[in-house]
Amino acid sequence: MWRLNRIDLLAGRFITVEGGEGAGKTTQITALKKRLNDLGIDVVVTREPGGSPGAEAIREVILSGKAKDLGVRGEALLFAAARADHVDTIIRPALAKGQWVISDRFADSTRVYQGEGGLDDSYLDLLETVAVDGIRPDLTILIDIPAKIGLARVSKRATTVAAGGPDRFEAEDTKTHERRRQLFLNLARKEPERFAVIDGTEAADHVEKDIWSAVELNFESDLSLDNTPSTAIGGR
Ligand code: T5A
Repeated sequence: MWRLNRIDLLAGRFITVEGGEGAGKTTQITALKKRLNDLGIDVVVTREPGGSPGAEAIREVILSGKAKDLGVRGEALLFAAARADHVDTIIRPALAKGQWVISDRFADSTRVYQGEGGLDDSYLDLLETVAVDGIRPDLTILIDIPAKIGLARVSKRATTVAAGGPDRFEAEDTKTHERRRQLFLNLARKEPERFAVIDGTEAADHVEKDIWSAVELNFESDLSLDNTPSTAIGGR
């Protein structure tokens, strides 16, 4: 059951990674997970839409374009339903166990994609409150790249949804994606304490180092040597 303004004392840390198509989110999440694992931190990697069996079923409906006729409000409700299940069954339980959760997209993607689609802030606020049920990211890494570069990267992939090709949103034009990029940057400007904006045009290993610097800065006390296992500090 969800409650407004619930305050949970959760032991884990919640990192979300946001950005446009082909920004490098998946690539960087793999690298970040490895760095955290090397410090002995138990990490759950997940994604949206999806991440739980119920939400993955909704993902298929949305990204195939089957729900497009519902309009932007209907699609947003589906994203919210998927998120609510994801939060309840995957994210909150992992955080409660002290695991760190890294999610490839979260509520900011709805703000940006469905916001760009025409939904106003009050509707988005309402949906977000219900869907996240008090779970907010400790850190949001925004990988920023011009839409043109991201789309060029993903266009190299297969060309059907079933084969992992362009989905409902990827297929939209560059101007739309560029507007989304600016909306992500606006969110980051509004909440600079939560966001780390990373230049995604650099080589992947450079981006990885920039992300790690942001993580170290934000979780300094969690990552201090006192909290790491002996194997992480040369076997001492
Ligand atoms: N959506 C989602 C909404 O509308 N509302 C919502 O609330 C939510 C949650 C999800 C779609 O749903 C929309 C947004 C999306 O359109 P998805 O399949 O999950 O779609 O796709 P994306 O999240 O957009 O992920 P992508 O797979 O498209 O891109 P990534 O994960 O950002 O990029 P990645 O790591 O897969 O890299 C793409 C390619 O670039 C290369 C990689 O090797 C890969 O080939 N690459 C680089 N190349 C050069 N330099 C670098 N630094 C590189 N980093 C990666």
